[in-house]
Amino acid sequence: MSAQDTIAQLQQWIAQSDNIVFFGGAGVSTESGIKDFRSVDGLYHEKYAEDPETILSHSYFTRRPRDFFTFYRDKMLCPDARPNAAHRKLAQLEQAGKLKAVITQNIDGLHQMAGSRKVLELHGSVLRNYCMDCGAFHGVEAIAQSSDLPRCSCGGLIKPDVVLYEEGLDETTMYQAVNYIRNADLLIIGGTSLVVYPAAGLINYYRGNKLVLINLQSTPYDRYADLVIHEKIGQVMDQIWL
Ligand code: CNA
Repeated sequence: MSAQDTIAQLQQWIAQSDNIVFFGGAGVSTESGIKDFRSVDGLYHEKYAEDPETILSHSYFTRRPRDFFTFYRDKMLCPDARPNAAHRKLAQLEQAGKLKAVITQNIDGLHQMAGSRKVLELHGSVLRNYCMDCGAFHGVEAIAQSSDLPRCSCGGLIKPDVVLYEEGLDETTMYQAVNYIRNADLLIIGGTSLVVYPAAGLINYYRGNKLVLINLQSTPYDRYADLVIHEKIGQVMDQIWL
């Protein structure tokens, strides 16, 4: 199938469905200027002493919090990023009553900024932060404006509400994600390498026959998909009309 034919097929399935679920990852936000991990210009290919998933792990946070926050402030906070065509079209599909939920591995808050309401954040959000001692809530500025370790007024260390590697996912969020995927008529998966578990395993709960993968690079699940589009997801979604 040509690229145009695959987009026409996606268009037809979207037009026919009122039970769409979207499941995405870092590739959804690259067109907003946020680097992913595994693209050729992703964070894995920038040279750090350790790879991003080591730095963003629970044990590294505990052992070397200053180095963690230096990387985190530098690479995970993107205050100028704005939603792109993919975020906007997904929000419009929800408003039109066609899309039931966005399930995301992203921590950037761009789906909500685009207007999506039902967003399941499997890995948390950089926009929420909590004091590890008193539990007080802090906005992203508490981290962004700190130059050393971010501290609460009580003196406690502030930790981002982000699921670090080696930490478990929120059970309620996972449970809801499984239910949305299990009941979906059309499942669109985009901008994810589908190699980070347990999130990637969610795909196995889909029982329908319209599984669409939109990803620049191929993924381990391409052969199970009913439609594979190796294009930029923002450019693809921009061509979909409601
Ligand atoms: P990943 O492993 O970096 O994979 C991203 C995938 O997206 C790659 O296969 C790319 O080919 C593909 N891709 C990149 N740009 C586009 C595009 N414009 N259109 C279509 N496909 C594209 O990222 P995953 O999300 O799969 O890995 C999971 C990690 C990365 C999660 O834990 C995230 O929290 C984490 N992450 C999140 C952000 C963010 O919140 N924006 C940024 C960087 C990393």
